[in-house]
Amino acid sequence: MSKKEILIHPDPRLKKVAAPIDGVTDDLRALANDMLETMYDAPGIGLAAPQVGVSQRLIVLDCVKDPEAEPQPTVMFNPEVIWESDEKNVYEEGCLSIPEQFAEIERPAEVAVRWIDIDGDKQEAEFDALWATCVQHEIDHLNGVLFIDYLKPLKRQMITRKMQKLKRERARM
Ligand code: K2U
Ligand code: ZN
Repeated sequence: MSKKEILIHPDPRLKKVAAPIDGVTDDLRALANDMLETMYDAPGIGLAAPQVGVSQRLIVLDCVKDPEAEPQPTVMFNPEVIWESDEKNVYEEGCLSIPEQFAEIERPAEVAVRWIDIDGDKQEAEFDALWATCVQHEIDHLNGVLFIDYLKPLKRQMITRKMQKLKRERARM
């Protein structure tokens, strides 16, 4: 297990459409576990493979927020939304690739997702509340979409400039 470096926006690797996986290999299982370790350490409640520089359709999430509750690490290969509610939900989103920036984003309140799990088995489930927001945020990453892409151009440019400054400062450290 090893923690991975999380790419910071702007980075062309965060804008690529990730490639589907055609089989769950031991290497992909190891990557999924490294992504879970990286996510919990951040800390975060989701992470997509493009955020650690791997352009493949793999996301991990664990949206259990109660520290007393059992964690629910979830690994999804080739996740796809197969149904979404008409009802919407607004959540203040952040992103591990856009640190310290938050904005209210509206998304379908409930989604049904189909994916391949870490054992290579087909899964299908419905998600609501924070899980629904998170899984949509992560699947967006697989399509090169960031939550700031839903903002007005001026607000998006402001955030991008802040990240460019942050990257310049980090490069000097
Ligand atoms: O993809 C990522 O960068 C991880 C995201 C996942 C996420 C963003 C917005 C809303 C839900 C999930 C976050 O950085 S994880 C940090 C976080 C933690 C608790 C609540 C919201 C965001
Ligand atoms: Zn994100």
